[in-house]
Amino acid sequence: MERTLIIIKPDAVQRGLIGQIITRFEQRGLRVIGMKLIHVTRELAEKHYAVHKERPFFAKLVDYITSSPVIVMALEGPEAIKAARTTIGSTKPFEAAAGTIRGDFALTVDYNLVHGSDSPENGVIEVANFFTDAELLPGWERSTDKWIS
Ligand code: IDP
Ligand code: MG
Repeated sequence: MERTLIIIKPDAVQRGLIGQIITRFEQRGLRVIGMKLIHVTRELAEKHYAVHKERPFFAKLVDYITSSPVIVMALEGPEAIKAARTTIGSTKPFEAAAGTIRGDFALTVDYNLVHGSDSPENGVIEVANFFTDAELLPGWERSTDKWIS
C-alpha cells in the first residue's frame, strides 16, 4: 500500500476544476484518507519544493503555489504513486497524453494544475508535511475495495 500527496493547485481551484480532478482519482480506485482546502504558506511551499531550490523557476513556483487556495489530498492504494502520476500526466502539459488531467485541461508547465508525489518515500514525507495524524483516516473501510484491489 502506498500513499501520495495530491495538490489541486491554485489554477485548478480558480478554474472550477476541483470536482473533475477529484473524480479522476476516485474513478481510478484510489482511496481518500485526508482532504482539505488551505492557503499554502511560503514556508510550507519552500519546504515542499526544496528539491527545486536551485532551479531558475523556483521563485515563480513558490509564488504560484501560494497565490490562492489549494485542495490537498492524501490518497492511498496499491502502486498509488505511479497510478496517480499516470492519471496526472507529464509535467509539461503540452506533451501530456489525452485522457490525463494535464493532457485534458492544461497547456503550459507554469500552470499544470496538479501535484503528485514522485516516490513512495516522498509520498509519506509530503503527506506528513501537509497533514497531522489527526487529519488522516488511513484505516477506513470502503465497501467497494474488494472489487478494486
Ligand atoms: P511534477 O509536478 O510533474 O512532479 P517537477 O519536475 O517535480 O514536476 O516540478 C515541480 C513543479 O515545478 C511542476 O509541476 C511545475 O509546476 C514546476 N515546473 C517544473 N519545471 C518547470 C519549468 O521549466 N518552468 C516553470 N515551472 C516548472
Ligand atoms: Mg515532482
